[in-house]
Amino acid sequence: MGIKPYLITKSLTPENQETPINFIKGDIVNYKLFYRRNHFSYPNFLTSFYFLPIEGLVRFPKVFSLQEIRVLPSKTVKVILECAGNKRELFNPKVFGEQWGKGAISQGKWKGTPLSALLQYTGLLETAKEIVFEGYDFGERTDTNQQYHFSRSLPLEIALHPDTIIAYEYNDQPIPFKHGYPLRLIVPGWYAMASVKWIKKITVIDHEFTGPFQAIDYVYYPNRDSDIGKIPVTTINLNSTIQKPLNLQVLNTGNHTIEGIAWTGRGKVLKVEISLDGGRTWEAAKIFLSTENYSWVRWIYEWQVTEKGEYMIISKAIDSEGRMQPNEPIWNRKGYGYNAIDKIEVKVE
Ligand SMILES: Nc1nc2c(c(=O)[nH]1)N[C@H]1C(S)=C(S)[C@@H](COP(=O)(O)O)O[C@H]1N2
Ligand SMILES: [Mo]
Repeated sequence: MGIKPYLITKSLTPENQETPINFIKGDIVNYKLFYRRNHFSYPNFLTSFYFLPIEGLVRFPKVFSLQEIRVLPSKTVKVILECAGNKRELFNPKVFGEQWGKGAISQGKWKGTPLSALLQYTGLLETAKEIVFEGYDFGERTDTNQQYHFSRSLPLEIALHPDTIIAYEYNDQPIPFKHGYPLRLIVPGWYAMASVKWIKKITVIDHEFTGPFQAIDYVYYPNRDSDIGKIPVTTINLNSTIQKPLNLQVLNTGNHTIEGIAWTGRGKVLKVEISLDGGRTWEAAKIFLSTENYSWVRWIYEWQVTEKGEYMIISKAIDSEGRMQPNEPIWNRKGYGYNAIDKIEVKVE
């Protein structure tokens, strides 16, 4: 089993562990600190005989070898992977599901070939509507008592986007097995359930895919007792997390640097504001804007504290469209997409 001194364990079979978010410095998360989220046990398959079939509504169904994929034009994108259940433990009333804290998020460099480059070889039939990605992992669901592979689909426009890649490297190394070796779909800007690990097969279909990881899970259900108003979970919400100081840390009076990250799956984060008086007044944090499209931004705020006492520190991100993080989370039955303003408490003595 080995010792895993870094990750915070939520469950071991399947393995779900989160990143201690305050351990992350910089923009590239080492795979040792990368959170792990699995619906089933790790799959068993022979990676030395690995081939990737693309079938369904294509002109020329084709089976790609890894070598064929590696010589196609490649692309490297720095991407955030955030579990849609990140921060679920903060919902009130509580919801079922893994009680993730703030660490079901990671970022790194993914290298691969755009899916659109592979589809140039197979072509698409005119009736093509969605593309389904099936993972090698499978197991039984307790709600339907049936076996499924982990499978998800993308609408054509997202699947064909030049930054949607079939990745084979993470941070300049082959993808670690637990994160999807040998091939993993990467969908920048979407919550990470879309980024299917251990791709077994790609199938083009002419209808809406209704697998349980798409039609039952990863759906926002606004009501506790009915499915009315349900919407599928897609892009990452505008969000921020305070990494320093730690929640419930005891500090001295004097100068302290408050630091953290802010991110979104749509548009760009433009500003982060900090409140030290429970949200009555806000001041701009210094933000290190980036030219990259899919990565988080870092921010800091220099805090001079002269009075002893207990303080709440709140961070709020604002994006290029003027959207801001809400004061209260948008509650939903399965606890996805938590993005309320981030709060910690510290004691100064
Ligand atoms: N094949 C497969 N892909 C998967 C999953 C899975 O269970 N099986 N989990 C998804 C979810 S919900 C998340 S949050 C991310 C987690 O990726 P990681 O374990 O590399 O952090 O993978 C996604 N892709
Ligand atoms: Mo997830």
